[in-house]
Amino acid sequence: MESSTEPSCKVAKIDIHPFHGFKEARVLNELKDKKSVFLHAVVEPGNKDAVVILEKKPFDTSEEGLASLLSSETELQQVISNDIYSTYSATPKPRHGMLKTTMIYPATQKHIDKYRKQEVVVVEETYDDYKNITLPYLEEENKFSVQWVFNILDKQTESERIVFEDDDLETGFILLPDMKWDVSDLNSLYLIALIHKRGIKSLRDLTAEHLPLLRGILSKGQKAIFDKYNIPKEKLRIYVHYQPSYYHLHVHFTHNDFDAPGTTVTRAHLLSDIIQNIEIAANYYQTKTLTFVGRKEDKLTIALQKSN
Ligand code: M7G
Repeated sequence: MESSTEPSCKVAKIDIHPFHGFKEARVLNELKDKKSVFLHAVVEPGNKDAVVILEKKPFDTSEEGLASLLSSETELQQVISNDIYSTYSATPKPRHGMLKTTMIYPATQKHIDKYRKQEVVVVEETYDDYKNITLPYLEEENKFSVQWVFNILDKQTESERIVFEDDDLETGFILLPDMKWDVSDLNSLYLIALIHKRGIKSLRDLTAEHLPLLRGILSKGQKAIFDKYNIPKEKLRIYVHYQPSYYHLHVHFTHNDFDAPGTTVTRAHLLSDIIQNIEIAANYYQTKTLTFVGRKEDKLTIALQKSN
């Protein structure tokens, strides 16, 4: 296993505390095994909605981290003591209790629904369904804004986090850490490649014309990750989501040892498979029925279920 070699992210100065004005919160979902909770908070003034995700971070197992954890700085309250066995409630120094915190503010109802625990169902989408149901839905319903993607491509935000860029407007992309990764633990490495070309919404738009773009993301992305993090390509899972949340084509790069969300067969399509499928048939993604999981109460899921 690779060890943690990256320093923690830079600490930005915060003028107004992001939690200022929070007046009530409710749990949208809780993943006890991942030690994370998804909250919907109402914020004053204006009673605006926010989504806050809190995740306990992995232990700092560096020499220094362990020395601090296993020291008298950690307060212990004994629970049992029996022969050679004892258990305690431990309160370590604050730095060991850090939480990865993600905040979406103001959040839309779609954000609240995305993080709310909901029943999901498997649906099939033929290409006709895509044209007649999915595409009109994406155009009519207020899908998630991709402004954050344009901000990155235009170097308005996160430019200091860019790991690699190919600036060709047809075949180029920016590779950078995904919001889900706090860049401290290489075993949970998570990067995304955002393509420079605008207007390619998802897998469904890909044809032979895009092979140079896709091949470039695969090989240059693998090389950039090896050069920066010393993680070889055989340790990486490289895939596209269908359906994605954000309809500007992007590719996920995650460490294969990391149980990243959204890697199941009902959502993830390996980039190498996508390339081969298109090499076999240029219009593969304009013919293939695609199967994915959708939230049961989602309008798109309901419409596709009716047509199945
Ligand atoms: P997706 O497949 O469209 O949706 O992937 P998902 O969120 O349901 O997986 C979009 C990816 O972009 C996700 O992995 C997000 O964590 C990531 N992401 C989203 N936002 C808003 C940002 C952002 O502002 N910065 C970065 N670096 N990553 C983001």
